[in-house]
Amino acid sequence: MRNLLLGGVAALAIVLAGCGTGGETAGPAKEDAATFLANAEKELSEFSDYSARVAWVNANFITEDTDWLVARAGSEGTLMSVRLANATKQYEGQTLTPEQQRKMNILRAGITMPAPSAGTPEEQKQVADELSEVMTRISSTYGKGKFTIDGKELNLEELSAIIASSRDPKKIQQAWEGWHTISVPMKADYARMVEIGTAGAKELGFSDIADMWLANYDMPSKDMEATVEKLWGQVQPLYNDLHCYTRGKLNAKYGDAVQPKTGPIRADLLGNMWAQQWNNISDIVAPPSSDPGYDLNKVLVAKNYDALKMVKTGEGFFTSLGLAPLPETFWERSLITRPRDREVQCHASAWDIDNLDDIRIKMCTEVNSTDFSTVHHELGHNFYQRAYKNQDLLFKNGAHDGFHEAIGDFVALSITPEYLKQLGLISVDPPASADTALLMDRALEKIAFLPFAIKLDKWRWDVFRGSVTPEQYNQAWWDLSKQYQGIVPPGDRPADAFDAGAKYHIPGNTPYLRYFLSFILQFQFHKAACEQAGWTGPLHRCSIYNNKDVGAKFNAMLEMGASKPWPDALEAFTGTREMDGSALVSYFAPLQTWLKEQNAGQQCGW
Ligand code: X8Z
Ligand code: ZN
Repeated sequence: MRNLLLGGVAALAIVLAGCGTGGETAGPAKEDAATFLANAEKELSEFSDYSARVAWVNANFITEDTDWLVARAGSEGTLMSVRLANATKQYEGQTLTPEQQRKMNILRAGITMPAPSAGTPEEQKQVADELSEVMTRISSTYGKGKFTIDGKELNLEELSAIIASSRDPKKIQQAWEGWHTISVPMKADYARMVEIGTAGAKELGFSDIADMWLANYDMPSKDMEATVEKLWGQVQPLYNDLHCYTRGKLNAKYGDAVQPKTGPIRADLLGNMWAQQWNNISDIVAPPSSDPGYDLNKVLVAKNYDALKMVKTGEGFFTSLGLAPLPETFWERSLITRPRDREVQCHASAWDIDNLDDIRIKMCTEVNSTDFSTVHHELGHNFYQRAYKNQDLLFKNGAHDGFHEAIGDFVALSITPEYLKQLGLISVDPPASADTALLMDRALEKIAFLPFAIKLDKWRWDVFRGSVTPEQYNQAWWDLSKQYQGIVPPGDRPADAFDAGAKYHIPGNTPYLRYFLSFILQFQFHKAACEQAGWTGPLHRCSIYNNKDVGAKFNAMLEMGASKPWPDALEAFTGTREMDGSALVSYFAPLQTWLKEQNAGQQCGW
């Protein structure tokens, strides 16, 4: 598995993350740049073959022993990647080819959580071990998280199901508060991880871990942060309209005592544990008099889809674009349903075990429309990995991490009624009067998500920069939740709460900016692809299913991997070199007009 993109403890240990240990100092280089890079790639590749398997076994079978193994591999990986990152200092100021410079940058900035390398080799090992143990413990605590209600121990899927389908605010609150107890024990470990990682980042020449994470976008960190602000500014008005409309509907459903007419929304009423995507309350917010005539959740069940059929169907979309089918080993080695008898890290992920052909997914798939989309999301990672497998090791990655996240989602934007009809899942393509409902469903998935994604990494950047201390972790989390999402917790939070830790990517240590960028980029990809296909209708009705010409151009971008700056990859497929929220805004334009009509006279905002 490639850490950089998938995060998690495995990620930490593994490959591309270049931390700097080893104590090399800038001075005359021992070997020329080409030799250094070739050796580094060989060493990383061999280590990755080992650590990816350790991480896979741990994520599929969480026990004391596999935690021990993954912590050890993590420590070894950190020591190696930090040593290589520090060694790049020898080549500063030398004339390098653009590819060599790129690889040096990847080695230096690509480590998710670096350990410092000062001191003796024993001291270096001690701190790398501590970092890895702390990270493993946090991640494993999340994976095993449970809460007991009425004598029954419930896992995340079961608690999430209550939040998704119950309409009893007390029951919902109980499930929400229950899940948020699992992260309480993580807080001290998290603070220690930040302490060690900050020392590591500084040693590599970054001001903090946030600076290091933001240095992976082919521009200075400050410029990247400004780009994010610009993109958020483009899409924020759309979120405000959706928030206002949704709040009104929740108020009508639950009454003033549960959800007031004005102010923020109660976070647990939005159908999702983290209020990140709101599709599960589409029954509450569905536009009256706009009926698509089908509910994909019910259709998949009625047509006897199971987890395997969902994945096969996802593969079918990619092959319809002209991409080769998944290898036989994918089907033999992937995990696609939750096993009954062991602890598994169920958060969906895609893996590239040998950086060649051994690609897999791990997902506790359920038969519903959300997981149907997630299947496409995960397969997007795998098809990307396979497309760039002939690149040099350090270029076997996305153009940036947001590209990696956007590939499968872009494909899933083509799951239109027309496509479902072609699959035989529905028999009638709904009329234009269904457009508001179709767009609303997409908005609940895509627009609701944007401030959540921004908030998550803003919180982490503040923590990494030291402007939020461990005592302030929870207050800062809810301050940002209110500021960006306009949401509040269902009740007062306990003094020891660590609510950020109840979301996978915090204990898993996966940078989250990638998803915000993905949600912007996937609409740029979709718009460009539909234009290439000659589509002239509304964007949300466009499907590129079966279009080999679009597929060829798409594949050309995928094959580039991380070998070129991301604007080159973006240009290859879309003709533009900038990330731009206007494709997303134009996709939702008809819905925004409708929302504004509905919100007339309301006091929007919070
Ligand atoms: O974590 C994921 C994927 C794996 S990369 C399932 N996603 C984010 C999340 O669940 O929080 C996809 C959308 C956002
Ligand atoms: Zn993903």
